[in-house]
Amino acid sequence: MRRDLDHRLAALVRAVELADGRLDEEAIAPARGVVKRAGERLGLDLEATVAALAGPTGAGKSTLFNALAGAELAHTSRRRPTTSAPTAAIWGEAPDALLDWLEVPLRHIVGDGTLSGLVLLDLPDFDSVEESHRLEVDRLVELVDLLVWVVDPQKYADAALHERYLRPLARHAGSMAVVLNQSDVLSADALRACRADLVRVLAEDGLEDVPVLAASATTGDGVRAVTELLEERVARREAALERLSADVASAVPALSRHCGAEVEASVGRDERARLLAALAEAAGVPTVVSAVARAHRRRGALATGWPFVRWLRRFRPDPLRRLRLPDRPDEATHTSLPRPSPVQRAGVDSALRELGAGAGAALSGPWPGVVRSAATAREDELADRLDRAVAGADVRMRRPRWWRLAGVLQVLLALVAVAGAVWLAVLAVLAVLGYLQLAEALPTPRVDDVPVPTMLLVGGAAAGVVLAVLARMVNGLGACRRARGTARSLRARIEAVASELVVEPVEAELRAHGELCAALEQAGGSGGLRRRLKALAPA
Ligand SMILES: Nc1nc2c(ncn2[C@@H]2O[C@H](COP(=O)(O)OP(=O)(O)O)[C@@H](O)[C@H]2O)c(=O)[nH]1
Ligand SMILES: [Mg+2]
Repeated sequence: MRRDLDHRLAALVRAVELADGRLDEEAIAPARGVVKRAGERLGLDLEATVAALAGPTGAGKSTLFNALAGAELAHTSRRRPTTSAPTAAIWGEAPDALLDWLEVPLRHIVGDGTLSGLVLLDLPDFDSVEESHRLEVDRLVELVDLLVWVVDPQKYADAALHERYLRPLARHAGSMAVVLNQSDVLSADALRACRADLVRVLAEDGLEDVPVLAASATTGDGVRAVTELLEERVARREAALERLSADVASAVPALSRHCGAEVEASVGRDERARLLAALAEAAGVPTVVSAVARAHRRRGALATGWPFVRWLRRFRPDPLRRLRLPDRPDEATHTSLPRPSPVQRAGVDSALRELGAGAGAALSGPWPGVVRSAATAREDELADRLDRAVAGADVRMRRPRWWRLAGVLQVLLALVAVAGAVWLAVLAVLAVLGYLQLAEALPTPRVDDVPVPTMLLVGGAAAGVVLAVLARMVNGLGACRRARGTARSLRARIEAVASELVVEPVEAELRAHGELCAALEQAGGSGGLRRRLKALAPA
C-alpha cells in the first residue's frame, strides 16, 4: 500500500510539474494541495487513525462522541452552536506531532485496548452560524484519515451536506462512513425506510460503497457497530494511506480532463516541409544559390577566359562579396542579404501557425493553444538565426585545380598570338620600308603554304577562344553543381534552426501532454484502470 501510494504520489508530483504553466491553475490547485498534504501526513504517525465525526447541527455528533469515548468530553445541547473547537479523544499514546499538525488543542486520553491508535475528533457543525466553525470543519475534513458523517432523520438529505461535501468526496468511499443517528425517534419500519432512502441519496452522490449504520447516541443502540467499524479501521492501520490514496485519485480528473486523445508526438511531414520552404525563402536561399552560381562562373571566367577580354569581367562585382557572404563558413559574419520582405515574413508566420495548429489539432482543452504558442514562441529569433545559418553554410568556393592549368595555357596561347601579331607587324613595317625602297623585304616562312606569323596569330587567338568557350561550358556545369551543393547545405542548416526553434518546442509540448497523461494514469492507480475497463465494457 505504502509503495503503491509513493509511486502514485510521485506520478502526481510529475503531473503537477508538467501541468504548471500549461493548464489552468484552477485545475492544478487540488493536486498541489494533495501533494503538500500527503508530504506532511506521510512524515507523521502513519499507524494512528484520525477519525472525525462531522455533520449538521444537532445531529448528535458530540453525543455520539461521548458515547464512543465513554466519557462526557464534549458539550451537547439543543442550544446552538455548542461545539466551537474540535475535541480529540485519544486511545493509546497521544500522537502529539500529528495533533499539532491537525491543530487540535483539546486532547483527552480516554483509554487503550482495541481502539488503541485511534484519535477521534468531535468537529463543529459544518452548517454552523459561526463562519469560523465552518472553516474549521472544512480544514479538518481535508486532513483526517476517516470521516464519519453523523446525520439525523430530519437532515440526512440536506442539500449542503451532499453538494458541498459528499459528492466531491465520491472517490473517498473507503475513507468514510455514515451514521444515521437518533434511530430512537423512528419506528423500526420508518427507520428501515429512512436508512434505505439515505443509501439511495448516497448512491446518487456516487457513494454506493460507503457503510451506513443506524444508531442512537442517547440510547446506545447501534453504537457498538460504530465502535466495531472504528476497531476494524484502527486494526488495519492503513486509514491514513487509504485517505491519501483517495486524495491522489481525486486530484487526477481535473488534470486529466483533456487526456484520452492518442497523439503522435511529432510534427507532420507536410507542415514541416511547408515551414522549411517558407524559411528558405525568407533566408534568401534562392538569392544565395544564384549568387554562388554566378560567382563561380565569374571567377572561372577570370581564371580561364580569353585573356584579351576577360579583364572586362572585373568591372562587375563578385556576387558573393556583394552579399558579404564569406567563402569559408563563418557564423559570426552578418551577411548583407536583404531582410525578409513582408510577404516572406507573412509566409513564415502562416507556416508557423499552420504547423502549431496541425500538431495540436487532435488535442482538446487548452492544449491546442499551448502547442500553437510553442510554435511561435521563438519567432523573433528566427531572422537572426537564419542569417547566421546562411553565413555559416559551406558555399564551397574553392578554386578547381584545372583553372590554373587552363590559365597558364591561355597565357601561352595569348603569347603565341601576340608573337604572330608582332611578327606580322614587323613584316608590315619592312614591307612599307621596301615599298619606299629603303629596305629589302624579308621572305615569310610558310608551312604548307600558310604563312607562319599568320598561323601563330590566328591559331593562338582561335585556340584561346576555343579554350575559353570549353572552359565556360565546364564552369557552367560546375556552377550548377555548386549551386546544388549550396542549396543542400543551406537547407540542412535551415532545417537545424527550424528544429531547434520551432519543431523541438512543439514536440516538447506534445510529449509533455503524453507524459502528463501517462503520469496521471499512474497517479490514478487501479481506480483509473477500473474506470477504463468499465468504459471499454459493452453497455
Ligand atoms: N433522541 C435523540 N436525541 C439525540 C441523539 N443524539 C443526540 N441527541 C440530542 O440532540 C441534541 C444535539 O446533540 P449534539 O450532540 O450536541 O449534536 P451536535 O451538534 O451534532 O454535536 C442534544 O440535545 C442531544 O441530547 C439521539 O440519538 N437521539
Ligand atoms: Mg456538537
